[in-house]
Amino acid sequence: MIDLYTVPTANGQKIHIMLEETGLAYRPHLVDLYKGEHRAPEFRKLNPFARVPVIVDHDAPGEGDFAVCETGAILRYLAAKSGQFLPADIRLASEVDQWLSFISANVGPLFRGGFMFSTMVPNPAAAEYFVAEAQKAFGVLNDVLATRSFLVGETYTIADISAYPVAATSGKQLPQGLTPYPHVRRWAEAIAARAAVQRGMALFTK
Ligand SMILES: N[C@@H](CCC(=O)N[C@@H](CS)C(=O)NCC(=O)O)C(=O)O
Repeated sequence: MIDLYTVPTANGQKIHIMLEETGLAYRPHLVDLYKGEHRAPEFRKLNPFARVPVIVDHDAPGEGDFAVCETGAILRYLAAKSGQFLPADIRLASEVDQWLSFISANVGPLFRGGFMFSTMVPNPAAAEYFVAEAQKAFGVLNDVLATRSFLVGETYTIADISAYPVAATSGKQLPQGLTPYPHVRRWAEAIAARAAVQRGMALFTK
């Protein structure tokens, strides 16, 4: 059994989708960020950086429970545990890793910066910078998806599972949404049609 600590943001949704896609048994727990539940000492034992999502695998190989934080690492762990959505080929697996880093270390923080400077600490010039950088990142996704069905060729992988909620949820914050990115839209529509994706995206939204 896996305990999932989460919120229904793009970061949380990556892991909701992966758990639904793999069929691994899990119990979801909503963390109230407004009440600061993620900063409680007990939660910091799972993720010292005090962020969600986090999973705790009670059936991990080796001794005792195993906590995993950071969405790229969680996707990698669940792919290894389930044997799904990660190619065995070393080059393709590296391409998957490159996308995981691109999404969680580059694209995610751009939306965080955009949100921060448009609402929490208003600074129009900074907000504009982050939006422009996010648009460049979506241009990169669009160019790649013009040449292939999924981010790493013709097979759906954890690279797509990482990127899809960023497009579907965070992408709405861009001035014209996904309209300027037709290949991202086509790819997102194909992923949105998957039943597991629909279940994952719906978690904690009602
Ligand atoms: N790099 C982290 C980002 C996680 C993240 O930013 N989570 C947000 C929710 S989407 C959070 O916990 N925010 C609470 C805070 O910053 O205090 C990952 O990929 O897991």
